[in-house]
Formats: sequence, structure tokens, C-alpha cells
Amino acid sequence: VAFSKPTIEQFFLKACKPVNPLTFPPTIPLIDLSKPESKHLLVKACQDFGFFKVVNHGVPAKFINELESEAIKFFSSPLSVKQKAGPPSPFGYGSKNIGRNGDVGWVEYLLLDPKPEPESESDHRRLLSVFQEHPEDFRCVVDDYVTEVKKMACEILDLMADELKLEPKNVLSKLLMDEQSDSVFRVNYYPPCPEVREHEIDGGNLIGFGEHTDPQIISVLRSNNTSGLEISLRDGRWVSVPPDSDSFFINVGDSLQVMTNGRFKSIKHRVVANSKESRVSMIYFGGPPLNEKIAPLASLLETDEDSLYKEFTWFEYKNYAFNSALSHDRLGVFEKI
Ligand code: GA4
Repeated sequence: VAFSKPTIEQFFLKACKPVNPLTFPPTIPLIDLSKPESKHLLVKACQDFGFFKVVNHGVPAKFINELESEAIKFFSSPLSVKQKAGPPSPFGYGSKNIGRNGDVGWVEYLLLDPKPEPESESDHRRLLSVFQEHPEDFRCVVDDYVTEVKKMACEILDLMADELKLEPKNVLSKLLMDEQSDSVFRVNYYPPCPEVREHEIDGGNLIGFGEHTDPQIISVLRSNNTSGLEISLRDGRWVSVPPDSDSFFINVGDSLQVMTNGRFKSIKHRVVANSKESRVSMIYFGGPPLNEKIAPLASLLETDEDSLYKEFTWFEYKNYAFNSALSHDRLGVFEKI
């Protein structure tokens, strides 16, 4: 075959072919909840990214602002006061140490039970006693916020189920609505980044919260206007998510990835604390009851399509997750070979 040298024009055309501007940087999918027809976009976002932003969400600004100001009040109090609300196992105040497997981040946080059980009441009294003046007010502010955010999470799960033609329609949301639903609420405070050069990543960014996927079904995040959140694309690139305090960010958890037999992706994300401003975020992690079997929904499987995953309950998965390091590829262990 004769080798024909490309002309200089052809060479440049090829070499300078612009990268598709949609792929870099990708635009974060935007879902307008006031338009129910956006359920198609919502499912597409779960398949392509496992992540999207929600506007017209219906959560009253009053609840959001009250929670944010209570959080700032708490995190601004003396360390000795905050420590009275610790340790964060399972609920309470934590600082720098994340989980029980040696992970650290430039972060302080509160882990809260979205619906405290009578048995955990003493834990809660200890936690609330920190809010010396009005402990019950703090609980009310959390309750108001969580109720609304949970409602939104269920609405989103119902839209997904509708678009995927799942039966019954509430097959996903009923897991969060269940009395026994094992959900968590987290408030994070990332103090302004001091001039410390340990725990550095990527030449200069301090890690606030290391890379991980969320083990539950769905996570609903809201932050103030300080940047820091990054999502990982499938090719390994990290993309910074522009903060938007008026919107919510949703991500697919490991359990939803399994329930959709891998159609939806549970997204790897992290927080870098490279800012001079403090970042405050609040996340509702919607999980199923502990005894719930996490398996692909039968109606989603094509004829002859097998589950990609071994059988397990949320209790088993959660146990495994909580005994693993933050960045561990937890779902990998449950994949069929
Ligand atoms: C990530 C999602 C939630 O924040 C969380 C986290 C939990 C914790 O902070 O204790 C874990 C982490 C999260 C997954 C792996 C384990 C457990 C820290 C960690 C190293 C509350 C959750 O449910 O899982």
C-alpha cells in the first residue's frame, strides 16, 4: 500500500481537532423539579454521572438558613465544648478522624440520627447538652430540615422509578419512608485552610474529606457558597463542582447502583479545603432498613440478564463499609466474578 503523506493542512486539521467542549469540563446535569418531565434527564444523569444538581426543590430557605446558622454557632464554640458531643460513633461530634480506619481530613463534623430512637435518647441528650441555651431548638431545626430534604429525596426516587417503569411506583422511596430506614444526617465544617503542607494532594490542595463513594441509596447535599466538592469522572479526572447554596446536589449511592444492576453509577467524590473561606455542608444519606436485601430490581433485568452482584443485606454491606478505609472500592468485593 502506498503511503501518502498528509498535507500540512490535513496534519493540522487532525492534530488540532478541538476536544468536544461538552466533555471537558463537563457541565453538571441540572434538574428542575418543577418540571416533572425532567425525569428523563434525571435518569440520564444517574447513568452518565451518578450526580446532578437540583433547582426548584421546594425546601424552604428558612429551614436551610436556620440549620446553617445553628451549625456555625456550634462549630464556633470552644473545642472543649464541642468535644462533649463526641465521639461520632455512631452519632456525635468528630474532628479530623473520619471513620475508624485511620482516615483523616481537614474537617469537623456532626453525625446525627435523623429519627432518634428512644434507646439512643441518652446519646442525644449528651449531644444536645452542648447547645447549652436551647438544646431542643437545635433538634427542631434539624428535624424541620431533614423532613423536607427526605421528602425531596423520595420525590426524586419516585421520578426515577416512574421513568424506569418500576412497579410499585414507590419501590425505591418506600425504603427511606420505612420506620426502620437506616439513614444518617451529617453536618460538615471545613475550616479555612491554614498554611500546612502535610496531607497535600495534587500539588497544593489540602484534603478536607478524602475520595469515597456513599454506601447508601441516595445522598442529598447542600453547602454554603464555598467551593471544595469534586467529583471523579470515569476516566479518573477530578472536576470541581461550582458551589450553589440555593441548590441541592444529589448523588447515587452504592446501594442504588446495585439495585439498578450497574445502570446507575455511585460516584466517587471528595472535598478539597483549598479556600480561605470556611465551607459548611449538610448531607442527608438515605438508606434502607438494615434487614433489606440489596439486589437488582427484577423488573429492571432483561431476560437472561444476571445480577452483577452477590446477594447481601444492607446490614452486611454497611458493616463491611464501616470497617473499610474511606477510599476502598467497597462494591468491588460484592461483584460476581
Ligand atoms: C461516607 C458517607 C457518610 O458520610 C458516612 C461515612 C462514614 C463515616 O464517616 O463514619 C464512613 C464512610 C461514609 C464510608 C466508609 C467508612 C464509613 C467513614 C469510613 C471510613 C456517614 C457513611 O455512611 O459512609
